Amino acid sequence: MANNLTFTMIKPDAMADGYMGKIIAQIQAAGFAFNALKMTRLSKAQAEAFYVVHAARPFYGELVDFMSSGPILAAVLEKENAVAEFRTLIGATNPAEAAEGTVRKLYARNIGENAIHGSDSDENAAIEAAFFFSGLERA
Ligand code: 3AN
Repeated sequence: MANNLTFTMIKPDAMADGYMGKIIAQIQAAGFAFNALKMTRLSKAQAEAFYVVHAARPFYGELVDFMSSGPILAAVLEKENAVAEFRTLIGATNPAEAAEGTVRKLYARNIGENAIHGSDSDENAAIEAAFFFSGLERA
């Protein structure tokens, strides 16, 4: 994937807390264009597969249970230097450490239920986008 694309999910906490619209608006205001968009709900097996890189971490079970606990909004986003720019927009993993005005500072509940996902590399952005979207679903 070119370095102008990243993958995101609005997580079950932010969906349940009613922040989907505000987060979409913030993403657009920051200059990202939507390349693909889907609301869905992960099964436990799908959440396990998506987060398999974290399988050895102590919070893996908790993460899988949380990510399969309710609907999520998955999207592929387009902007120059998308991966790095988007991680700046969402803020640190732990909302208590996230910069003012970031999505996680504004909307996350805690380090585990942290409102939004953003790919950490171009390579993972491509893998994650392909996990959720077929070629037909991409604009
Ligand atoms: P990021 O999403 O900021 O790249 P990662 O890749 O370290 O952070 O972690 C992936 C996800 O795992 C996080 N978004 C969060 O939901 C969860 N997570 C990370 N660290 C913890 C932790 N210490 N306790 C519970 N959940 C965690």
